[in-house]
Amino acid sequence: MAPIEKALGLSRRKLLRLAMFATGAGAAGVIMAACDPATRERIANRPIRKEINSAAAAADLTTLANAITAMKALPSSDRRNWDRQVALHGTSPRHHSWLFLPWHRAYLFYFEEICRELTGTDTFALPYWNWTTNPTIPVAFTTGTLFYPGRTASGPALASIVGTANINLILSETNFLVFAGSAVPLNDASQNLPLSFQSPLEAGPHNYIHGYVGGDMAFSFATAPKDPLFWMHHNRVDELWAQWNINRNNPNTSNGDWTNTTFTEFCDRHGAPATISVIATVLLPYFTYRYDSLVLP
Ligand SMILES: [Cu+2]
Repeated sequence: MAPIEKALGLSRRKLLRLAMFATGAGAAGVIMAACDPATRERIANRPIRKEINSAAAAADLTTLANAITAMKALPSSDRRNWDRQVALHGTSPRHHSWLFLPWHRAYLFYFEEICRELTGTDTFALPYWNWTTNPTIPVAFTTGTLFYPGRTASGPALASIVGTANINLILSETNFLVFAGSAVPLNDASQNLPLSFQSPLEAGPHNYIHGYVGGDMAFSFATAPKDPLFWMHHNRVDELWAQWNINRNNPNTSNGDWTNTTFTEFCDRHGAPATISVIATVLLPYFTYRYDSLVLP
């Protein structure tokens, strides 16, 4: 097992201490000051997750397509194999609770790492689809490896759900338990939690876009990640969580049932089993990637 602490170059103790500060753009300075020079250098140069439709995202979209092709070519004995990565969302996802955000952040983080490794592109960052500003299927996903058959989207996504007013309303919630979803016990892995446990972000724009794209994105948890657009959609959800923490200065809960929950189903960039705790996912946008939309050094 490769705990995330090791990948970040931190002791468990240091990680917990830093995560307590991980709110607001100011946290970046606190984190930087606590790290050794090599780690600081790595943080300063961490890859930028770009909006799909920006010109800067073109190279990453090419890398993404190459990575998916490479993952599909891996034998099923390799945990990084495309079907096995997709299957994680059918066998062990967390939805309808406060684990929705950290589980999907971890899922995307390891996926991004695998893309870097398989393409030899450490500058790669997963693009995100900002359906608020670009409410139609991104052009890059309508051809080639990133195209996926069976989508049913027609016309733009509804502004009343994904538009700026509703997104601002969602982000203006300061209570973590409302913003992120209802509490569940430590390491809860149940898949049949009440729909009422969902956050407005999950129940609203997140669920809506799954349905809007249609086809396998809408069919089931097991099929949704087969459509490459799934990853870009969830990256927007992750970006909104990062905005809530970093741009809007909202703290996550310090409840141990949330912070200490650990996910053990992922694999690292080399295909080795990996474990990641919820509290470590809080640090990822400060350590391993950043968003082009966020005010953060
Ligand atoms: Cu999901």
